[in-house]
Amino acid sequence: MEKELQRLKEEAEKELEQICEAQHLEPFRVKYLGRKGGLLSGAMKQLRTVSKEDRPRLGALANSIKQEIESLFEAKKETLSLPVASARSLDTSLPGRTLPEGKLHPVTQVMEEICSIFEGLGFAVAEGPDVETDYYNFEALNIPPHHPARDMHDTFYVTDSILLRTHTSPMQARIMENQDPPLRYIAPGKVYRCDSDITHTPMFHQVEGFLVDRDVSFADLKGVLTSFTHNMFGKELDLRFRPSFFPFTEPSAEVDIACVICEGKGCRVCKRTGWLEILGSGLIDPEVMKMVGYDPDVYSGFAFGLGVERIAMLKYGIDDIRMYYENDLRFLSQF
Ligand code: 2NL
Repeated sequence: MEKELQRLKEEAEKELEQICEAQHLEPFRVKYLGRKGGLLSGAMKQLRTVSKEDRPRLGALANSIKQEIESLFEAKKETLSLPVASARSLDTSLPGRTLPEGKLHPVTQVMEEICSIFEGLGFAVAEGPDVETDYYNFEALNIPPHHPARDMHDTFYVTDSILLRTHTSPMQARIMENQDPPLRYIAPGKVYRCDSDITHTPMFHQVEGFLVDRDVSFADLKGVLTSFTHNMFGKELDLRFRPSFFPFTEPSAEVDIACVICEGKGCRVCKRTGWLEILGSGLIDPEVMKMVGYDPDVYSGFAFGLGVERIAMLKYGIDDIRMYYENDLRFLSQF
């Protein structure tokens, strides 16, 4: 009997502890404390069956257990009736709060688009170090010390012979040194020049590409770049190859497209010329071929380089390059 009473007490305490909603209080009260059929009342009734000597002690025990459970029950009732703001105002049928979704930076988006167009044309992608040697950044590309072209590059030097790359061509020189033609590669990445104004930031992105094989001609260059441009700008815009000079290509050409805004009629964006310059290109100079160990009488190739920020500015009509790097979400979230 005594064990029975203790077990009942523990069971009631455990059950009461688990109750956390007011609606479960009454069934508990009926089950344990109910006058008719309650488990404690039942136990009291059973006292009649125990011996006269045990009855007072067990009766007192049963009473104290009943009182204890009653007071725990009252305390529970009190806590559950307190106004709990969060519990009452919680509407579980409301949709959850959506977290703001991050996006790729517009420059990254355009860089990925450029790469996938060239991958579609059979080019492989290669990435190299931002910190380069003077040799790969300049000498291997036919720009010896004191060459006037070095002035154009506004180089950040780390030491006399180590620098931040001013273009991504060092990677291409490394590839040509280590592999034999036929080769078709593009090298995307960050480049650095000590220059800052409305059209220049000290760090910007380039994608350069090259193709080397037997009998590569300027017609191959024109075909690849025309195909790229039409893919990139979505319409069959006219292209113009304008003679130019780069130390690593001969002959060289800058490529213009008919203005994406006015389609050649002349507007503010193209400064009334009807044309927009989008990239530099040319046939790889025989001196560069020799430097990487190719016989220029056997192999020829073309190469090109384009500024990603510039392409993105033309594509989206942005007129200040610095917008990309001010981290203003009103600007960035539009892409
Ligand atoms: C420009 C001009 C150019 C190249 C980049 C290149 C790379 C190798 C050999 C020869 Cl390994 N050329 N790259 C060629 C012509 C132009 O970029 O104005 N870029 C924004």
